[in-house]
Amino acid sequence: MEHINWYPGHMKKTRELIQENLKMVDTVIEVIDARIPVSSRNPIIDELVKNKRRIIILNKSDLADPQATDKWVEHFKSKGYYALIMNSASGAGTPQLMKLLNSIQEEKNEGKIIKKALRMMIVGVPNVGKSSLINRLTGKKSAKTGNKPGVTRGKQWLNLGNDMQLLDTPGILWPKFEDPSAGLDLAFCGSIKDEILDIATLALELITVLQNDYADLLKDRYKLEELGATPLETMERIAEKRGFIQAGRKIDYERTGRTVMDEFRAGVIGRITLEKV
Ligand SMILES: Nc1nc2c(ncn2[C@@H]2O[C@H](COP(=O)(O)OP(=O)(O)O)[C@@H](O)[C@H]2O)c(=O)[nH]1
Ligand SMILES: [Mg+2]
Repeated sequence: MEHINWYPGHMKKTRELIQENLKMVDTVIEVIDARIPVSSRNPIIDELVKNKRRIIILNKSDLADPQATDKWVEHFKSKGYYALIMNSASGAGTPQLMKLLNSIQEEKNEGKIIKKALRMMIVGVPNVGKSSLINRLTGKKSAKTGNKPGVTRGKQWLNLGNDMQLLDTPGILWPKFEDPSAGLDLAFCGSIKDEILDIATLALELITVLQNDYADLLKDRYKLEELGATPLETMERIAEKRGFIQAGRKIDYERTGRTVMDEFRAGVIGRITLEKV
């Protein structure tokens, strides 16, 4: 996981670097986390990318609610983007993405005698799966092409075949940490450091969300007959079920919180989307 301390100077530099790289590409692949399609997008991306072809990859779809993901795909398509569901950890979705890239490449060169390469870059906030996607797309066969005229020195293009090239380093944008609710969703998904909120408090916030939107998954996972009247009471029932009780019948909130967070992040509570269309 990328731990980056974003400060204004760093944000400015990042933005300039991405702007430089954007000059060399005609298609931008924006990777987002399917569980949090709002918070895992950087607010300045639209302004930066403007008129280029954009493919939005809803990654970590294995952890997200499939129905909600389908709705997000429709939403992004209605905004004029290409949108695809992906699991970069397993590779599911890779053939569909390659098919899309090939069709874009063909469309781009339709009727042209001299084919032009389709050049792309991947952008996204930390931890959405940018590096995993690059590995999926290039696989073992990937060959780094050398520097070509007009390409900034040091930049490497990865060959995807059929005259399609991907910039080897993704553009890493900062997350929406100014917005408290976005910060919370990013923290739930492990995209920002746990130290921002202590683990028990974070888990209590998550239980509050799940109690409202995914009550059955919560009950099933922790074998609760009923949820508590409050999220705190639910958390205490989870602790009792798991035996996270210290001497003097004190509930171990920290251990309970750690367990709930780990299980949510691993997807074992169920496939959950925290932000709906
Ligand atoms: N479950 C799941 N995990 C993923 C997926 N894609 C990436 N990951 C995991 O998410 C973490 C961050 O991925 P990484 O590619 O390093 O993200 P980056 O910071 O955007 O480059 C790693 O632990 C990956 O294994 C996915 O589609 N599903
Ligand atoms: Mg990375």
